[in-house]
Amino acid sequence: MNSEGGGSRNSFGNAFKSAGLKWTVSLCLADSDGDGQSNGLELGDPCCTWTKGATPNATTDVSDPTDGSKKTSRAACANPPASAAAAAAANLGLLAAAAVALLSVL
Ligand SMILES: [Ca+2]
Repeated sequence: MNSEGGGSRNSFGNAFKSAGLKWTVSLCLADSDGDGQSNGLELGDPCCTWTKGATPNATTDVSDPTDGSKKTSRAACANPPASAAAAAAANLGLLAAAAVALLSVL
């Protein structure tokens, strides 16, 4: 990664862009670098409860969610949010888009 910013976008950057440049539960639960730790766990939001402007759950022992060789020693969330809810919301969006498409044909 380029320390000046810019450069090619990594997997975390791509996931962040896909999420609309927002910190979402699915982005938090994802493991962009495939090291077995979620992005949220590595960035100090193990239970994916952080919202913009709030103080993160943890500000120490933060690791790089784009580097599989870097891990935090923080314990994973005991009761993480269900990603099913996020998936259901995405499906609902797809259904709505399909309904709109159908209506425009009728
Ligand atoms: Ca990770």
